Amino acid sequence: ASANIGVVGLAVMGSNLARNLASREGNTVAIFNRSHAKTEALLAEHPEAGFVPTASYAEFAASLQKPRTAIIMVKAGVPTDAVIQSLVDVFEPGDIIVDGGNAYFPDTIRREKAVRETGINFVGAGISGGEEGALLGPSIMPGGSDESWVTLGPILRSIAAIAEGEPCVTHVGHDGAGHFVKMVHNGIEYADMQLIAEAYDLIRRGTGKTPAEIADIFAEWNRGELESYLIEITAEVLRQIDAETGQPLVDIIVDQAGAKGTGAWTVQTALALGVPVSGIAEATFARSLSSHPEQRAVAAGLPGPEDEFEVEDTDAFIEDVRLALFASKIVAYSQGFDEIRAGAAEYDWQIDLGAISKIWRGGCIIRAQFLNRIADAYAAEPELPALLTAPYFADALSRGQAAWRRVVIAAAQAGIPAPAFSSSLSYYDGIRAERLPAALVQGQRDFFGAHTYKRIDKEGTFHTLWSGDRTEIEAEDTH
Ligand code: NBP
Repeated sequence: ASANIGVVGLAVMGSNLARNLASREGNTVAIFNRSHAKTEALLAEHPEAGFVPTASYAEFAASLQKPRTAIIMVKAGVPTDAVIQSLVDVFEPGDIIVDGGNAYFPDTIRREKAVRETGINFVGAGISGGEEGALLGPSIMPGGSDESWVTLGPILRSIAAIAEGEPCVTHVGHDGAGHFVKMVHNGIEYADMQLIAEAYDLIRRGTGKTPAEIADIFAEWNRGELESYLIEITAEVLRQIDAETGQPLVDIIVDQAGAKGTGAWTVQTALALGVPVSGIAEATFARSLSSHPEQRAVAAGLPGPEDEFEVEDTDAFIEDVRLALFASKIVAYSQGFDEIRAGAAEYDWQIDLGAISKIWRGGCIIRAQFLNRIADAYAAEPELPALLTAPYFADALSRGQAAWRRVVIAAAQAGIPAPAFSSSLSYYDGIRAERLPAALVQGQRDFFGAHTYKRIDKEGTFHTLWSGDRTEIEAEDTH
C-alpha cells in the first residue's frame, strides 16, 4: 500500500481534486474510475502527480494505507450508492469513505447510518467552487464522525482554499450536517445571483446603459461593500461580446435559467423546518418562471404600465440600486443562516455559524468580503437570533432602506419584475413589524376550523363560538 488517500470518480471534479491532493506535500493519491480509460488518461496527462492507478475496487483498496481514506466524486444519487457499496465490500472497520458529490443531506444521513453499522466511517462533504475550486482550493463542508475528522482534517485542510490565512474547511457537524450546509450555500448562491440579475435589469431598463457600461458599474461596486466573486464574474459576463454577431453575449443567451435542484432542496427543507427563506425561494421560482417559454409567449400580450420607464437622475438611481442590492443580500444571508440554525436544532448538529461564514470566504461561489462581517457578528454574539439585527447589518439596512423602497416602487411602476428585491423588503418590514395581520389569520382559522387563538392580555387558549352566540370560551390548544 503506497497511497494515503484515494479518489473514485475521475470526471472533471474528481480529476481536479485528485490533482489538488497530489500537489500537496506528503500525499500519494490512488485513483479509480468505473471506465478505466479515464484513469489512464489522467495518468498520462499528469505524470507529475505521481498517481497510483488502479483498475478494480480491490486493487484500489489494496493500494491505500490504513485507515484507508477515499473520496468519491461521482454523480449524485444511484451512482453514489453503487460506489459506496463497492467500497464497503473491500474496506475494513476504521476506514473512511468520503462522498464529495452534491448529495441531498437526507441521503447522507441514511448512508452514514448504514455504513457506520459496518464499522467504516462515512463522511458527506459538501465541496464548492466548481472545477477551478477543486483544482486550486475549494471550500469544503464535511460532516461525519469526530473519529474520521482526526484523519481527514489535515488532508482537507491541505487542499482547501485559504482565506485570510485560514483554510476554508471546518468539521461542520455529524452525519448530514456538511451536505446540509452545502445545500444552503447553494440556496444563498441562487438568491445572490438573482439579486444581481435584478439590479442589472433595473439599471439597463431604467437608464439605457449598455451591458459593457453596466459591467463598469459592477466592477466599481466590486471595490466596495459588495465585493464578491459573483459581482466580479457578472462584470466579466456583461462585458463579453459574441464573436458571431458582434452583440453583447448576454443579449444572445436564451433567457431561461437552468437549475440542478439544490435551490429547490433548500426551499423544500426550509418549508419543512418552518423557516422563511423568501429570497432564496423567489430566486428559485424566478428560474422556474423563466423556463416556461410557452406560458411566457402567451402572457407576453398582457398589458404593462402605459408610461415609458426613464429615471431622472441616473447616478442617483444607480446608487439606489446598489443600496437595495446590499440590503436584499443581507436579508438573503440572514434567512440562509436561520435555515442552518433551524436544521442544526432539528437534526441535533452543533454547527458554529461563525465558522461557516469563515469557510465561505474563499474557494466557493458566494465568497465575499461581506462574510467577514457575518463572522464578526457571530463572534460578538454566538446566539444572535437574526443576522440582520447585528449592528453592522442593522446599520446598512437603515442606510439603505429608503433607497430600497424607491427601487421597489420604481420596479413596480415600470413593470419590471424584481421578485427578490421586493420579497426581501417585505421580509424586512414583516420581521420588524410590531404587529402583523397574523392576528386576523388566527381569527379566520378559529372561525372555520375552531383552531383557537391566544389573547394579548391573558394566558390561555380561546375559541369564539362563531356559529353560536359568539361568546368566547376557554379551549384546548389545537393551534
Ligand atoms: P459527474 O457528476 O458528471 O459524474 C461522472 C462520474 O460518475 C464519472 O466518473 C462516472 O464514471 C461516474 N459514475 C457514474 Br455517472 N455512474 C457510476 C457508477 N454506477 N459507478 C461508478 N461510477 C459512476 O461528475 P462531476 O461533474 O465531476 O461531478 C462529480 C460530483 O461533484 C457530482 O456529485 C457533482 O454534483 C459534484 N459537484 C460538481 C461541481 C461542478 O462544478 N461540476 C461542483 C461541486 C460539486 P464513468 O467515467 O465510468 O462514466
